[in-house]
Amino acid sequence: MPETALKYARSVCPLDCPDACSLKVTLDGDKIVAVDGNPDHPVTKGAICNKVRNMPGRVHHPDRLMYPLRRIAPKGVGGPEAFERITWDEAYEEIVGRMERTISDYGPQAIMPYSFYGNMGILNAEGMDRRFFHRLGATRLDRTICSVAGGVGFNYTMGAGAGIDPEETIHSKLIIVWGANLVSTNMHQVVYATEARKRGAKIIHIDVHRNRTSVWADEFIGLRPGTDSALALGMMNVLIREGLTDAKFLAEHTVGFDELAAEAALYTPERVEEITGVPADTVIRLARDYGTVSPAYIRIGNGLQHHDNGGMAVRTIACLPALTGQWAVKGGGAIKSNSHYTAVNAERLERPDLLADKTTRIVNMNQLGEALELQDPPIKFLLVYSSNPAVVTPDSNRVRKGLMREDLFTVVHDLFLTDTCQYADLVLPATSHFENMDLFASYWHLYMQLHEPIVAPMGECKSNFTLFKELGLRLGFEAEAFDITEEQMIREALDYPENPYIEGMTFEALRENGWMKAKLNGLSLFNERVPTPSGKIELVSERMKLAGLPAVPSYAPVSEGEEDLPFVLVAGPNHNFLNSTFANQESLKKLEKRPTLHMHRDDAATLGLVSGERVRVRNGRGEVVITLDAAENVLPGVVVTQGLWWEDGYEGRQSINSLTSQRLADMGGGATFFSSRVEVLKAAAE
Ligand SMILES: Nc1nc2c(c(=O)[nH]1)N[C@H]1C(S)=C(S)[C@@H](COP(=O)(O)OP(=O)(O)OC[C@H]3O[C@@H](n4cnc5c(=O)[nH]c(N)nc54)[C@H](O)[C@@H]3O)O[C@H]1N2
Ligand SMILES: Nc1nc2c(c(=O)[nH]1)N[C@H]1C(S)=C(S)[C@@H](COP(=O)(O)OP(=O)(O)OC[C@H]3O[C@@H](n4cnc5c(=O)[nH]c(N)nc54)[C@H](O)[C@@H]3O)O[C@H]1N2
Ligand code: SF4
Ligand SMILES: [Mo]
Repeated sequence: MPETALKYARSVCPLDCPDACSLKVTLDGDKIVAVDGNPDHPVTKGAICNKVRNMPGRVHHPDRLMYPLRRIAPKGVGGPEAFERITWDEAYEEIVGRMERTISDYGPQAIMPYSFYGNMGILNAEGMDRRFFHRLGATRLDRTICSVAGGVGFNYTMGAGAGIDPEETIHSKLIIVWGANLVSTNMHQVVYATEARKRGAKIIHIDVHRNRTSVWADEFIGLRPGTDSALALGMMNVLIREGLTDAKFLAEHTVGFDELAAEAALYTPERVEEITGVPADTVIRLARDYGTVSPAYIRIGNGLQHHDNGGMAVRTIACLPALTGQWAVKGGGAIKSNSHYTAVNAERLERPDLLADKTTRIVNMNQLGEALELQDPPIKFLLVYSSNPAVVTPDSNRVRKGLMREDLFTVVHDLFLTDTCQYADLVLPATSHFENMDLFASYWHLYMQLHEPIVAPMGECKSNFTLFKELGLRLGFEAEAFDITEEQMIREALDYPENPYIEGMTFEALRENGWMKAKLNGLSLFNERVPTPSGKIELVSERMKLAGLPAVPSYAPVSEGEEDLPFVLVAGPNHNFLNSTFANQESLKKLEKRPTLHMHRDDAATLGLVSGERVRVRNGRGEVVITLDAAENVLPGVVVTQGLWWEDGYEGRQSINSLTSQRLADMGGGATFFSSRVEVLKAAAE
């Protein structure tokens, strides 16, 4: 192919990943032939992960949906044979007709959206769809599946989802990676930390699983799942006892040190060892490192907060940099999320005013299974987009049972026939982000990026924006809110004087530069008023007391109520998929080989199990057949598996979330994916 036939275009990675990489896309006509990193981006600097290098194979995949489909086989049957092709007109007529009938028979709350961040673009993830469901008065979905428990916990301490600028972390001398699998989930933090290491930094990984990130780090500290707040309190115990706290910073910027110190006094290294499994002398050494090496930076992940006590774990860890004054040191402090800095005008984007005086109920997305059993009114119409709930949502057997209801009308809008489509009455083809205009923020770095379409919509695909706009117009909704362009909506979202960090970020400026950085200059959270009610970092929190939570950091064990089951199961994401996205792409499945269960070799010996054999992992909710790997990369009593494989990845066709619970975390209604218990048994011969 002559080089001259190729064109290059700038794009943004749309996936739910902190890095939000800038991409350089190679086009041959309207075909995307290569996706690389864009070397000009100040943070992502031309490096991208292998998953997204495989994007051409995803956008031009032979299985990609190209036109609307209507079910002709019984519910529960998947695959293209289960559907017939229809036109968009037919699809819209059916949707609008069903919605109108549902509303007249049961009221608008019998309709419910189910979505998450399959595409992080602001317009497509939380723009026109929000307007549409507000205007309908549908049941509202609380989008709690990812990071809310830790988000709320961090907020109690710091007042906002805002940490330090990650570009400063090259100056760090001690980097603690806490409950984050960075090598797989935040590769540019790894780049910065590796640069810091060249300049003398030490990297410590605190996790329940010795994984790729532990191998890259200088030290691995393994602990029992859900015991992080006890470890953090143990560090505080040592810091306070040994005089390693920063009295001046504490006096100027915090409230509640004495109450916190009283609680921390209870967490001696010996007691912490009993709770966490981390040897007392390691707790002491970790605290001394943290109290003496500066700048010290903590990258807080989402893994540790997918527990019953996940909110408190993050709330507690977020207090550590205040004890040592590290928030005030360049390259010190912490990041859980930085979304606060690039927040757009949600009121104008999502238009909650369109609800008018309609009363609505809220359903927690982690409890979809339960919601599909609701009675008053029942959910009769479910519209799924940018999510794959049959795979990603906890207690999936209960979810699937709900989706099987003959009286439930389910529409799925996606790029592929996902497992959720096995239960869809109608399937609608979605564009990829390459085909759309959108605005992207990162929840880690501080750049906003504008995306302009680089190819035309493929087949008959429509974006979320277009789908909800056209549905709104067919239902006769206000032109002012629905008959607008993407560009108009971006302008509305950016019009937000309340966020000084994005001052000057206009559509024109973004279009010209491609990206712009939120301005922290002089506005850093820790120089002036901290955005908590007291204006200080809250080591003691009145808000928590009002919410019925302990006002100071404390430790409570995860509670499953299935204590007779011997193992805690930690089933997190893997390296080559993005949640369940890419788990239908052969090239990436091959790299992951198969789902694997990691168990301590002593536990395996006790059970008479050996590496490489198939085992049944079960509890009262489900049973998954999986291949065992017995080694020493988890503590006894813990089993770990990675990857949200579709059901065909498992011998028994039950995917991993058939084992997880709908129980909610201590804060924000967060998910507790990693607090479930299981037993592990020999599988019958094949
Ligand atoms: N390659 C890849 N990248 C991704 C994703 C993906 O699926 N694949 N998903 C994206 C999304 S949506 C998210 S939310 C992020 C998630 O990425 P991370 O924030 O890194 O979170 P997880 O990978 O879920 O879990 C991180 C680590 O927490 C550990 N862990 C589990 N329980 C505990 C505990 O109690 N204490 C401690 N200390 N550690 C514990 C797990 O073993 C795991 O190594 O990654 C994003 N990036
Ligand atoms: N056991 C276990 N379960 C988990 C987790 C875990 O660690 N362990 N992690 C949880 C977390 S942190 C998260 S964030 C969730 C993620 O859950 P989901 O957000 O459901 O994530 P994906 O599996 O990536 O599914 C996204 C879907 O959106 C589709 N999509 C992409 N772009 C578009 C678009 O523009 N329009 C439409 N209509 N569709 C689009 C994709 O093809 C894909 O099918 O999973 C959660 N589930
Ligand atoms: S998935 Fe993450 S690391 Fe990979 S290209 Fe996208 S933003 Fe970058
Ligand atoms: Mo997530």
